[in-house]
Amino acid sequence: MRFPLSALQPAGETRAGHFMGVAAPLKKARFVVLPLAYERTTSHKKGTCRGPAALLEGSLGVELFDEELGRQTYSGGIHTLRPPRLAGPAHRVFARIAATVARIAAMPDKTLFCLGGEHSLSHATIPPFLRRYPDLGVLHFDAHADMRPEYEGSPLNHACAMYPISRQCPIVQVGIRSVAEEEAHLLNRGRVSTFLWHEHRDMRRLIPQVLRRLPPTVYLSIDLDGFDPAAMPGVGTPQPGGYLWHEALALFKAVIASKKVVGAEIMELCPLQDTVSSEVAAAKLIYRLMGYLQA
Ligand SMILES: [Mn+2]
Repeated sequence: MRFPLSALQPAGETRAGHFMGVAAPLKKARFVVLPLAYERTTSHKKGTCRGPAALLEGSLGVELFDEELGRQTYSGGIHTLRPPRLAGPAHRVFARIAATVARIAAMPDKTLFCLGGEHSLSHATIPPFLRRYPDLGVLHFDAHADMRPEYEGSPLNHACAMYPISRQCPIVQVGIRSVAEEEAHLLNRGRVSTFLWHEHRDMRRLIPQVLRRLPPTVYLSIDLDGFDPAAMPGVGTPQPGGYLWHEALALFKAVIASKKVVGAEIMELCPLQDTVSSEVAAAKLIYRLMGYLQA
């Protein structure tokens, strides 16, 4: 259906393990994908460690021609990195990931997409962007507030993904419909803007409010459980409600159109048995975001 890719594919390269089956050299790539099969602290259904491989496989089920944008987004070049070693103590793993992220964040012509894995990876993925862009803000799309200072004895738990970031830069939370009592007092305080899903179900009204709260430079932290489970069933900690596919895409499109989006992460994909719908949807989401960035 979508080959040959000879212009971008070095001879002998196999398609498997490359996002969209495209293996452009790093130098020529507009988009860089970093798979991070890291899972230590998930609470409910295990399996986010299989997320990145499933997403790369699922991306082979997405057409290279984007029917909405009418373009072959991959022609800008997509490079999938080999991840750093993910075994060993968490702080060492996170330091290795942060070093890899910093290397790509320093390349101004590229946009990095990190694939989780559990959301605690944000402790490693966002700080390098904060150092490079001091005016950075984070759009946090998630069912969960993730604002606990620590959980089950660790500040590196996936339930704490956004707490340290929220102390360092503005963060705008969208899709939130699961909040613990101990984090409720941290929402809509200081640099945290939280749009609870039940109060902001109308995406058309929500978008201008989100844009007003975000600074000009933005990092997208997308937990796939922010979507309605009808659109994205394959997550480890699902919550009822949430935004449908077209609603979430409208938000990301508006943010990319009016802000400088410098990086993104797509977290918490937890592949299910007997269906590939979530990994294909996650791959299509990323490819569409790449298309919006290129448009
Ligand atoms: Mn979540």
